[in-house]
Amino acid sequence: MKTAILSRRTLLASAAAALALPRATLAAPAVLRAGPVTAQILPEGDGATRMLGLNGTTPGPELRVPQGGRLEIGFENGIGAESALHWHGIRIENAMDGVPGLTREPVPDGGRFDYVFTAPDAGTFWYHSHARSWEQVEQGLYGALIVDEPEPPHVDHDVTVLIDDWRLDRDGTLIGGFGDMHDFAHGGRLGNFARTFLSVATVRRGDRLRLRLINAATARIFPIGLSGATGRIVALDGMPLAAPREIGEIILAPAQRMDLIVDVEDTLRFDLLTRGEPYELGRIAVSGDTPDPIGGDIPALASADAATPGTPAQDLTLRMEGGAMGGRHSGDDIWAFNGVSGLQDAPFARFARGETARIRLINDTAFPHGMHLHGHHFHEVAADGTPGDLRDTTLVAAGETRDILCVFDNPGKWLLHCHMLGHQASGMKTWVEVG
Ligand SMILES: [Cu+2]
Repeated sequence: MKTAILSRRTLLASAAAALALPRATLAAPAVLRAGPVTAQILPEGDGATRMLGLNGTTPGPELRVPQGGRLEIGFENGIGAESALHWHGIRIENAMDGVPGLTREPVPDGGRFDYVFTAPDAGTFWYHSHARSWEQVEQGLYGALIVDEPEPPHVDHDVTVLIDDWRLDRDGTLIGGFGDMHDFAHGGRLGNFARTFLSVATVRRGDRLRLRLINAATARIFPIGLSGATGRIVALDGMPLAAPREIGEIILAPAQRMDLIVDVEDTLRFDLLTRGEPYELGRIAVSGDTPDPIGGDIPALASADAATPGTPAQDLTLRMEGGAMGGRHSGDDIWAFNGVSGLQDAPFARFARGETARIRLINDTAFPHGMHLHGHHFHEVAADGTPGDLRDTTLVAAGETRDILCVFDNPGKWLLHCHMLGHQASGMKTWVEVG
């Protein structure tokens, strides 16, 4: 990873405290108004950044809805270009998935579209632009979407930890060239400054926290060091783990999420791990001790209502090709799947509704790719061939092969693409159709 280009500046605790994530519980119907914003991405005292945002901020407002609840979001587009919102990880009705050219026309500048859907799964999700996403997500069009369990786990604080990086000039100006072909052919647009947006600034020693990590970056994979707390991982990509898992490596590909439940021992610090010194992304200050710590074992979250995979009716292979230092392929762009770049008229595969299929993802390139399937979660197949973690985005390292097993039970046309958004823009996307 090219982390050396990151500047060494780190956030001070006082600055982190002032940079709380805008938190709004939106009662339906609500409006998300997209337009230009000025954001304090760099620490207070440094220059502000002109970006895009929703309802005046980037990240946009955190949306919260009870499990099974209905969202009615009036999306008003004022960014000066076509846009669309995608509700990442939600098993949504196809028409609300927000993919221009596949599910619906984009929302024109000055236009409005009402996204109406229910949220069937409890967990940590997010929303982001899916129109020229490599540019619009980079400019700030995204926010957290939290679906609450009917009986959430007992914690003192529920903390959203949005993580992103930006390519900024010293004065805070967002550097242009979002569609740079050199970036696209390599690891994507990596920023030179990174940080968290935290929804809680101060906690007490002994508090139990639920941490909802979301990687909103367009390209950067974040290996995260967490200090000042001990606990367990309880969910990946919004899907509860059957049993809480020890915190080993925390690695988040773009669009991936991780929920942890931890007990606070000291100032909580999130670091981007680099080959050199850790790069501080943010911290939660500690003030005093909790008089009555929750303590005890960390419980599993209520299990997801996920279909059990059957015997695969289809065995498919998706070979990732191209990019810098990659082999030749027959596609007409930088990247390709099975020799084809970008969306074609015919889908990569068709599935009968409810059919289980296995897809072998072969990374025949020199770069890692975070592969995202819309409208579904899939199992990462474990080394012993059994269905492993349920995810909506899986990170496949250069040269690696990963099998995924999916019950295709959500009818419609669904994108399957790399969530390094510059890779997606330059060939790494296809689609599947569920009947
Ligand atoms: Cu990629």
